[in-house]
Amino acid sequence: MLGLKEKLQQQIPALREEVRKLIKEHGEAVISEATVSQVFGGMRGVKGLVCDTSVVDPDKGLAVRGIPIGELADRLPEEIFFLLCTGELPDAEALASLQAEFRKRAQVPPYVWDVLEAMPKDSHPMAMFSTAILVMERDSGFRRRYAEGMPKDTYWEATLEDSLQLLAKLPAVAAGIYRLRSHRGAPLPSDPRLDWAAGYAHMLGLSDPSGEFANLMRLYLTLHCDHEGGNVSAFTCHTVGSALSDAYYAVSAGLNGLAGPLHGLANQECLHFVLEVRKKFDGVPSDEQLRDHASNVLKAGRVIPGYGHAVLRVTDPRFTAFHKFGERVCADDNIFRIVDRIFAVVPGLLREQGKAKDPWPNVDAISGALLYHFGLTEFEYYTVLFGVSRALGLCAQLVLNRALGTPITRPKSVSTEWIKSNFKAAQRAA
Ligand code: CMX
Repeated sequence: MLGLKEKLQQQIPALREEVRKLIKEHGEAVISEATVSQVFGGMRGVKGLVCDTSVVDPDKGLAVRGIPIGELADRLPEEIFFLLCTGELPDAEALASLQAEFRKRAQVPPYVWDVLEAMPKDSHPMAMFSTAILVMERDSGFRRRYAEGMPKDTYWEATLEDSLQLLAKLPAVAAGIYRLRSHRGAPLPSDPRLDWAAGYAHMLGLSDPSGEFANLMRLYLTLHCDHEGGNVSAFTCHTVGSALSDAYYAVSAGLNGLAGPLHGLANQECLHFVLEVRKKFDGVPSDEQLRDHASNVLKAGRVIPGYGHAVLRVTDPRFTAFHKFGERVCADDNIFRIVDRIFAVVPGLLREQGKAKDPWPNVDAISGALLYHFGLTEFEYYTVLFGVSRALGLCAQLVLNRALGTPITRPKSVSTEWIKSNFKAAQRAA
């Protein structure tokens, strides 16, 4: 099988032709309209973007290039990156070639550590992660080649090269941030014999005699890879990339969105919630106690982190995949058992409250509990792990958009005054 770059080279002319034909034949066809509540409501449900890497079906959850994420749970994140970019899983040869490409580019420039060490000791790990990516922008081949007059139809190649450079370094950068931030010592060198996720697990430096922590990291980095195009991080990355800002700028910007408590930070918030429960009840509470506690949280105007979703309307299949892993590896762990009981109690409670459109758990409701089991207890760090994985999808989307020559994002906004006068005029006419 062809390697990643060669495969894309083979596919791109047909993709460009397909889009050109669609616009020519159906350019004026209406896909979506926007209501007043949608424009005031985060554009929820407005179809205004194309994303081919993955789709989130409200009733089924994430499918990467048409394959339900549950069926990809045993795959390596490198395979998923190949799949996100090309729509095909790599064979052994193409996988080995992509892993070699990552290995070649894995060395983190020393100035990254200088910058990270100079940051205040209480900087959030996500701020450190985003900063590390941004400082590496000085090495962007896209920016250099753009200044040299690179032809438009090769933008994707420079974006792919920046993406490979970035993805190759992210595990070491992220692991180094963990060690710096948790006072565990200097960053550990990478082990070139390991795959991307196991290498990350190794550089975090936690003890893993059973090898199950490396397995969890493989699963974690696979499950969080992408979630179509309109979520905060993907849309932000896409918008920044559409200005032809390079992958470093775009991914860093996307991750700043992931750092929000309603998006990627929810996994940190979620473990906080679980630990609060464990402390309050000195262990695993009864369902009745848990119901009262969660009910008080809702009455206080707080959200139950890890529950609800802007698109999903069923239990997130990524939650299910983690749950299966937890049942196999740590079914008796108190934290895992609390997560399990929350899953039994909270959806019913949210349904009774009647506000949340989706009462079911998303991936964040469980991911932290598994990390905690393996001694990764610094939950402020969890969103960085999410970010390492999500960078796979962000980069794949950037490469494809540069291949298709997607123009700069610029939807039209309207003022509240415009909406008021528009509908007053419509009312008068009626
Ligand atoms: N607990 C309590 N109330 C909730 C809730 C939850 N878990 N989920 C939704 N609601 C409330 C909303 O706050 C909103 O209340 P108001 O009308 O008072 O503002 C109401 O239900 C309707 O919200 P919605 O349309 O169902 O949800 P949105 O699409 O606006 O928001 C999300 C989706 C994920 C932000 C929301 O469900 C939430 O805050 N969940 C908890 C945080 C979380 O788990 N985030 C991670 C999501 C995954 C990710 O993107 O990374």
